[in-house]
Amino acid sequence: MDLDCLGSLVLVKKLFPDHRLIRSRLIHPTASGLYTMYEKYFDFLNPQDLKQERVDHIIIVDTSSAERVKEYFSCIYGSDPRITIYDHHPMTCDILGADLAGQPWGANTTCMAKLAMEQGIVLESEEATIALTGIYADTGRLIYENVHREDLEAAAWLLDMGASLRLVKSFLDALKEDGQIQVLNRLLLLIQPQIIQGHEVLLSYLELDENIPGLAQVVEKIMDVENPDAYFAVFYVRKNKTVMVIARSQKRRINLHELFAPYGGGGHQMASSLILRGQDGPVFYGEFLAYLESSLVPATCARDIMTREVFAVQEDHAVLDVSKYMEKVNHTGLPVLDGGGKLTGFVSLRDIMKARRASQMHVPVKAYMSRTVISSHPGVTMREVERIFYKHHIGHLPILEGGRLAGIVTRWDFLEYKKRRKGLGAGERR
Ligand SMILES: [Mn+2]
Repeated sequence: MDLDCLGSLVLVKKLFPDHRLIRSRLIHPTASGLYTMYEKYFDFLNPQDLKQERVDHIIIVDTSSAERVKEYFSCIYGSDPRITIYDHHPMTCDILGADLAGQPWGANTTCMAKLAMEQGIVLESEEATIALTGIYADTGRLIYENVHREDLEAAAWLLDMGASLRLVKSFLDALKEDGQIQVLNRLLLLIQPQIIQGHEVLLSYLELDENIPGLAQVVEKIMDVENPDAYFAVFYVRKNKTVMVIARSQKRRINLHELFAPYGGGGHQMASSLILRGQDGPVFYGEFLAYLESSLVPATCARDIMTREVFAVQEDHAVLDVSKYMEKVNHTGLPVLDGGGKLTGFVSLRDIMKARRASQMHVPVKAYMSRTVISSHPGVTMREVERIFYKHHIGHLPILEGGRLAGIVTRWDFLEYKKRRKGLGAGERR
């Protein structure tokens, strides 16, 4: 049971008042603080309490994997209950005969909150706080790419119901355990930045004497600080020869759900983990690195997104003509070429203004263009393009191939790429 599970459950209790909540043996370390404070709002039965009972209807939240709910099913005999599952994970359900009622929203709590909203249910402020914590936890405080408008609507409704953001924050604040801080400090010394298929990836390998709860939060802290495209943290617990890989990604091209599928891992595109028993840690790590090298989809580079039909002007064109042309093609800057097609400069609106103020609109543009042109090559990754834009405060990056202008990447192209809009042809780009 993690925070999203508890958030879902507190709403299930309101939606199905004739049902009882059953607790799991396993409470996720991130959820234990909230659970300790609000235990009475759940009023849980234990799975063992089911043994004497006839069960008519089972509601499962935040998972649709039989493995994850077997502790409950092993306590149910002799009844043939209906099963309804509310789950937001992109996994196929392996619980036979269940009705699937979830939505692929950022948090499972959102599914339950939307139902509660529709039914006009009123929450106590404590319940709203529990539910909002669940939504914030699973959506990275409403900023992960899994966020849908429904998550925001549910969050807004929970605020109306009196959820306390101060309390939500206090339940989310990570790294409360000493063990977590120690691992954080060790990882910060160990992490290796590496370029794999053009992605800026962090890797670490750490052996532990025993499992430490809350490692995923430590990995997320490092993700926040270092801001890599993805982080793969490999832990090896010597005591039980268990490998744990905790991974986070910020890019759709690094789809962890797909990447971990051959290892039998699940999880989300952007957050996933693996647990493999009976391993040799260092051997696994070596093989895992080789697997990443061969399996990561190459990073997007300038070649993939640049505009190939570049509007350019000749260096002996008059500033006035260049100015008219710039207006016609609706650009704020243009590459300048010599007679042989070689890139020799870049002319911006600002250069044109300068010529205008000096009444020099008739002179060749080469007198006013800037000659130090920042350019790059088709294989430059978007990370590097971003750095070039920021470092040089430029809005256009000409891309050269074999000394000739092959394309241009503008701020617009870059922002569209960041928004992940694909499939626009060069002609539609502006
Ligand atoms: Mn969830």
